[in-house]
Amino acid sequence: MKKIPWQNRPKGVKDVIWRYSANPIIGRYAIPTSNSIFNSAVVPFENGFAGIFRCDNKAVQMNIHAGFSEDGVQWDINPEPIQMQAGNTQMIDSDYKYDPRVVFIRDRYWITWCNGYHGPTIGIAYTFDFKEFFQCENAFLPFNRNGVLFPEKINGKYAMLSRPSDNGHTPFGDIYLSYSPDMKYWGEHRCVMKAAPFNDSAWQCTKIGAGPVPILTDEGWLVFYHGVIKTCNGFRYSMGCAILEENEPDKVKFRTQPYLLAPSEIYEQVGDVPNVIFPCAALHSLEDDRLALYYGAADTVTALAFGHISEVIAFTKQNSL
Ligand code: BMA
Repeated sequence: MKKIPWQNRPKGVKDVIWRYSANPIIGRYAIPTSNSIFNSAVVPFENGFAGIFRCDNKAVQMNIHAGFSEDGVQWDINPEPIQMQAGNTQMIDSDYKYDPRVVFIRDRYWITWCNGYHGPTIGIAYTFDFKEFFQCENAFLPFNRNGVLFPEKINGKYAMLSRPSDNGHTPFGDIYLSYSPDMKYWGEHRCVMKAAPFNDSAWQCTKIGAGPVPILTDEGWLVFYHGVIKTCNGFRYSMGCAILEENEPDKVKFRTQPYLLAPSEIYEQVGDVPNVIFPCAALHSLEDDRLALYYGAADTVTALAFGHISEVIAFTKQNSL
């Protein structure tokens, strides 16, 4: 079993999720051309880890770059963006790429991201080695964001969470589930969960979107997600957790009423977009009962947080909406 990044809960901290003491782990200028590196995804690869990083350049063009790491904390990010080759289609147009997720399914790594095709929609690509990448058909019509694949087929089909949106800074957003027999044609769209009523849980009352690839536990699928409240100074993004039925993941068993992590450190509150915690990946070890969550902070840098899977499950059940 691969060792995921880890740091014990600091003394005196009672929170279910705690931050890495040396955050942020990736600074905004980590490659020569970058303005910011955030909302990025990682996965175990060979003897270490590989990642797909959202790097906005100094013209503020959004793109995704591959990176490698031995320990999951120190990252070597390719200064050149990923060049896509044709996968299951010749139509691989892309005005921009952002907010990637990555998951290993059967024989290859699949990447999803927000792809610019007449507005935001969900792009899909696969790779075997993080050197060559093959872009497939977009999953959906524009507009959509936050496409997150399940790590295995469900009832014989690929499954993806996503969040239909608009072409701008969407003032709404609920999480949907879609299925595909082949990673090309997507359908059987089901609503999974909606933004919460203001009076019940205001941190997630404006919009919500799936974050890291779901983790299968004895209780069902553990899904970390971001929740947004619109304030007089703009959106504030925090993180919560839901548990979905294993065989019917459009059914929500539990969902946190309080957030698990909200912007409170300086690198989360100050940056190009203040007050944003945006999780896109979670390394986990069921055996060690450990989680390492990767999140973008203030649309500027990348940070790491930790938790025990059993405690997250217990907290989600005990504090469910
Ligand atoms: C969302 C996306 C994210 C970003 C967030 C906060 O709509 O654009 O990439 O982190 O807004 O600005």
